[in-house]
Amino acid sequence: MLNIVRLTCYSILITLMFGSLNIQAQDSNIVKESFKVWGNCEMCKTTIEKAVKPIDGIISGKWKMTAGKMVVKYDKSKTSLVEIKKAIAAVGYDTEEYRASDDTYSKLHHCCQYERPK
Ligand SMILES: [Cu+2]
Repeated sequence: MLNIVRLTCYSILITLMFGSLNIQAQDSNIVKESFKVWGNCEMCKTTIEKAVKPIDGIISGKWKMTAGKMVVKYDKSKTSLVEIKKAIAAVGYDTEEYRASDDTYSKLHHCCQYERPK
């Protein structure tokens, strides 16, 4: 009788262990990264953050104005830094790897026309 109880306990324990392993495997796809994005003001912040929001796999995206740093949390099985940076460049903001087109940049509100990196 005691053996059966013990066996049940073990199997519950094993199920729990595998269950948490499964969750960990899923979580390992979630990464947090930060990178430089040029910009000026609150309006830039809104534009930049809005640009990454619709990307499939994005969990959060915050641009820190004073540091000019973008912090993103995303599922790397669904999207990538390349895709995220391209989306930011597409709305007019430069990153170290992807530069916005001059045309898109010139269409930014005048107060948002940050000093571009060389
Ligand atoms: Cu701005």
